[in-house]
Amino acid sequence: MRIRTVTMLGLALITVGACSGSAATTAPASASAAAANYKLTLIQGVQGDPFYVTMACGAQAEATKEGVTLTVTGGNKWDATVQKPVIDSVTAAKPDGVMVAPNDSKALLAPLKAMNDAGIKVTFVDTQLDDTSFAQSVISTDNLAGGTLAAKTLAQLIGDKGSVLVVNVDPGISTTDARVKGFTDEMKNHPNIKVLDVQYTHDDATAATTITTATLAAHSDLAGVFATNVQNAEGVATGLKQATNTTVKTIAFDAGPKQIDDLNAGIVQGLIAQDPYGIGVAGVQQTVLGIKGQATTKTIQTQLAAITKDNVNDPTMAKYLYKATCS
Ligand code: T6T
Repeated sequence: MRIRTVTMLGLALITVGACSGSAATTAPASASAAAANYKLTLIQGVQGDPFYVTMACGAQAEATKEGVTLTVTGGNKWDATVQKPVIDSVTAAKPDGVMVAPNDSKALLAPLKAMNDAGIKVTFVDTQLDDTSFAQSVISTDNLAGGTLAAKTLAQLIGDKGSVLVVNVDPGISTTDARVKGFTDEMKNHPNIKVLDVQYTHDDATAATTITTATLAAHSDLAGVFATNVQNAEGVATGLKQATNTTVKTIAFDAGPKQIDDLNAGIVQGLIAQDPYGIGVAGVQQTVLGIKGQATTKTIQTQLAAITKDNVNDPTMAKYLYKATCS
């Protein structure tokens, strides 16, 4: 793994570079062009989320480059019971390959195994299952490292003391579980910080606002919040905006348009941004390689970056800012 040190928030923070597991490479090979008109489908974790919108932009750009057809679909909320029928209908449509972000690491094993058994090449993009043995490739951010980075940054921002709140989606999601693990493990090195019980929102920003307001009222020593994804970050920021005179500091995963506004407004102090566009590109590349029967890279970790008010307009950060639309 490549790690380079950068300075933000007056702190030494890290950005984590691309690396891979079983088959080492830092630049996944592109499938050769002029493919037959392969049909690919991207099943997003949830529709309308700027993270998955940006992933779809990257996937479409690569699909166009490779001359394959891409369909994008997903459930309208983050829920395995909503995503399962979407998966089943994609299996019935029999595309050549699928890039999928499963909503739950266990509950969606059976339908995705059935998809693979139907002869469809499956690649995990962002989230994954506990069993990835049948996947062409597993492509994601190093979420554990991102959680560690969030904890180090928040600890510094709050003077290494006080209570901190973690606002998370649901238990059983590979990405956000890893972020919380990285965060709570790092906080063990900060004895004067108390990590309150993790709160779950089911990916609902309004729930994140309610939790933030209630926690501010119940814990007068609340010093910081870690919001583990876009919706939680948006909801936490709304709760903090509604509170008067709060000095609570917030670090959040992701970099959607509203999150950037909240960063610029000083409500949120730092964002751990992913590269969803790059995940989409790599997802199409690996899936096409699998369809062609060529070697794929089993594990690919894409880059993340720490974004603050000070570097948000730096051209090197542009690729980490999520899009509301592709154009
Ligand atoms: O943080 C991303 C994604 O990585 C995670 O798996 C689910 O939430 C997001 O889509 C952001 O809302």
